[in-house]
Amino acid sequence: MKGSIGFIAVGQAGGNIGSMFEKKGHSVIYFNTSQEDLKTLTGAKHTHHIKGGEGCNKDRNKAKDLIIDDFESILQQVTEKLTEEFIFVIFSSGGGTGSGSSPMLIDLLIQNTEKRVGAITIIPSEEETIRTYVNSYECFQELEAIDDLCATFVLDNNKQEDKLNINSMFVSQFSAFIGLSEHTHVRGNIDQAEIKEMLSTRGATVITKMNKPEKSADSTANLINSFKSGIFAPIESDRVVQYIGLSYSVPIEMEALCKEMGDPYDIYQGQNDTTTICILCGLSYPYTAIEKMKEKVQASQIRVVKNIEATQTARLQDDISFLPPKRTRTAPKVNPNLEDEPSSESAPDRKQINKNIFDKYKKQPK
Ligand SMILES: Nc1nc2c(ncn2[C@@H]2O[C@H](COP(=O)(O)OP(=O)(O)OP(=O)(O)O)[C@@H](O)[C@H]2O)c(=O)[nH]1
Ligand SMILES: [Mg+2]
Repeated sequence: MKGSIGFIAVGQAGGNIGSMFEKKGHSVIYFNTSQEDLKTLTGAKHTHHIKGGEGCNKDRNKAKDLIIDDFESILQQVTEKLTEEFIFVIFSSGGGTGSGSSPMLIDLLIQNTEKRVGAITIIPSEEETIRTYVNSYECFQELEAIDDLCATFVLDNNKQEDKLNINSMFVSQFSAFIGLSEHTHVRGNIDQAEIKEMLSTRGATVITKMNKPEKSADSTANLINSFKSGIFAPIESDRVVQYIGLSYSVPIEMEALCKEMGDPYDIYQGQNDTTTICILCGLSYPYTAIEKMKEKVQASQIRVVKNIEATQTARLQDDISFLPPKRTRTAPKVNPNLEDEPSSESAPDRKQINKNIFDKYKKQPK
């Protein structure tokens, strides 16, 4: 199966996870608007800097514009370097580059190639900023509207303190899942066709992997709990599930599992000497977690707007005649509009000033 799955890693988080898949022998292309982010990928074979990009500082629209301008070249890279049947696009939903460009890129790849395309994405933790939640919400709005999207794996940064742990646990679980067909067992195994069917299934997909315990008591309850404590966004309580894949090292009561997770359209089962691996496919997207982010955004909306207005409104307009004359400016101006009277018309210029400053600090010496 390994030879059937290639990856496109977009943005920083995508790159971090993609490089772990590349180390496991998969083909990976890394796209980023930031040269600096790409340089962190030591040993990467195929990197592509999106033309004109300097990083997107969490601005999804900026990322979209850049992808549109560079799409011919992106498509050429994908068709030349990824010959696999499946492509999984990896990206965080809360940043700019990966979040902004990936849903559109997935849609474009579905339209422009014969490949089956899925998504691996990440939701931000509760400690992150309002901007990340806005980005994440918009990203899921776009993802759920894509026709013919295959499986979506949604990792949750609330589940582990160290994001890099989430990355390595996911790569290990995904690899164990697609490796199931190589693991033949006299009592039955999950084959390639079944794995492909699960990877092709639209909706959220989660995996859990547990080493064979010394005692098999409570194995079903432990399996169910492992989904709850795992690295994926919480499973919806609507019991929507299309397929269950189960490779078991200890007996699992399927009836109890279905009672908790829902009744699937089909179950693929196999036996395993060392590990229990269970996959749930065709789940609802993690709408409860996504709604929670929306509520946080709405709760802080008034404060955010007030803060922005506070810095854009001139409040010090009294004439205090005893102050010394205004100093003449010697440093070069960032923008000629800097001395404009503050007014609502000048707001876009102020944005431009801020952007220039952000860019100045972002451009690290090469
Ligand atoms: N699990 C995990 N989350 C990550 C990782 N790196 C960043 N994140 C999360 O991803 C979000 C930020 O997105 P990035 O991937 O850094 O952003 P980007 O796509 O590079 O976009 P810009 O830098 O904004 O242009 C935040 O929610 C971070 O917590 C990672 O390696 N693993
Ligand atoms: Mg980045």
